[in-house]
Amino acid sequence: MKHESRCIMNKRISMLFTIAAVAVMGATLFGSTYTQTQIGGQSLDVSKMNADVIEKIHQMGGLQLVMPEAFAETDCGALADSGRKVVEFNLTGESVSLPIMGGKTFNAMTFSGQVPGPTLRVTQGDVVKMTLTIPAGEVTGHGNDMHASQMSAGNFESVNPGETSQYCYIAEAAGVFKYHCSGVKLIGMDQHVLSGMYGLTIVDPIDGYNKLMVEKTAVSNGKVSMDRQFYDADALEFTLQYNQLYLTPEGNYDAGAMFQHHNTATVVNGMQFGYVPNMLHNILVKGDANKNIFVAQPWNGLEHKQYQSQLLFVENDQHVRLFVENQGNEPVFFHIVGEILDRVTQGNRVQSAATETWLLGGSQGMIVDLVFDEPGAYAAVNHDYAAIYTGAATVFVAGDPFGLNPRLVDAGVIPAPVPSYAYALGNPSDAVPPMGKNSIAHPAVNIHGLYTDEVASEMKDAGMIPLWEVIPTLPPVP
Ligand SMILES: [Cu+2]
Repeated sequence: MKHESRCIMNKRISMLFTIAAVAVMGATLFGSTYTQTQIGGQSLDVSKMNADVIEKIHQMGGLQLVMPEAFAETDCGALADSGRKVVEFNLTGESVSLPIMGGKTFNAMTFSGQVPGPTLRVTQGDVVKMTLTIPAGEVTGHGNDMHASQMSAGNFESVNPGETSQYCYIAEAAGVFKYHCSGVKLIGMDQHVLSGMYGLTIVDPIDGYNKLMVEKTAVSNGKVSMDRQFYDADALEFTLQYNQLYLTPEGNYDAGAMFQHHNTATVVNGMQFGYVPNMLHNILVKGDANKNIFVAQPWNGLEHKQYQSQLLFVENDQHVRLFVENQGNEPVFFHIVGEILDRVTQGNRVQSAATETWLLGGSQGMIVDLVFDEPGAYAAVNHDYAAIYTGAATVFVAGDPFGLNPRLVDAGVIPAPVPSYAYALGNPSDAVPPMGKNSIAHPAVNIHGLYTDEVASEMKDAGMIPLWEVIPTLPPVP
């Protein structure tokens, strides 16, 4: 018995080493972890253990299959009757071609035809019912590992083309959580995630968000003292997801570049410089489509349709909440030029307040609450200079810094002066999360994002503004 067990283990180890030797990074990582577990098991004196236990493990196909028993309920039928709200989250895994900066395309892998995948928003304690469908013509299987869950990795097993898979879990912890493709039994996970198969789950705290305190000072009777400002919990919300692309010149995934952390592009919500001014903003501010108001305007032109860059518009003195996730494998030093991060929350616990920059490691998220105090343009960056110059610069415009209100009113674009340009142009759809219990509705939403044309067309049908078709025109700047 003892001898036979070792033989089986050795056979499995050598098989795993063979797999590891031929597979890409994802599989190598998994292979080595699993193998170490097996080697650890070998050093045990099996003769002193209950033989039935060993036999049972063998009958069940190995240690991995014992794991589900240690995790929470994942049976959708049982959870449907648990008295909790069930939120359905339906995804498809599709390989498509999408544009990159410079006029080329790359071979993207997506959840539901967009990068990042759709944002799921639930309340703490809800049941998430995740259904992943892989169309019959898809070139590879895909899985979905949702970090908001706490269950056996066996549930993230890949789904074959032409098949559908489902699991359920309770979103027990509040915060922002990555979800990502797990590859085909972990093989190619790096390729699938870094080619676009990632997204965000927002789990709102069951008791809602807290009001925000902003540190200010005031002068009174010739004395400077604290003048703390408080804002209601309701906020205008955005999502910002950071990642990298590792591509060959032909637009294929470059594993060699990834191993060296030698990225081709830094992306925010899938695109390099996706939130910078475009020709429309040039016209509004300068009266000339060709007079750029920002140093880099790479997605500048109506022919870019849903890919044309858009700006993020907020009001002054408004509570803004950012859901930020580092989807990549390089650090993000999150900073907003010209602003202080008034509050940083992770895991529903305040980590910092009145801070300049906050560091996110890979697969780490946070909620940033802040108020843009003065009218102006503010760049949110990954304060790694290599990242800034390869795409991680996102422009917020607060209030009416360009004095456009009178001209927009005169031209009939808006009936009366507005507290932000979002009322005239909308905010980009890919940065706007679904509404939660403390969300302020965006005045309007325009279609912007790394979407297939089919996805963009569905958004148009749903009432979002296609800015490449509906262009507000203004008389020339006097
Ligand atoms: Cu995949």
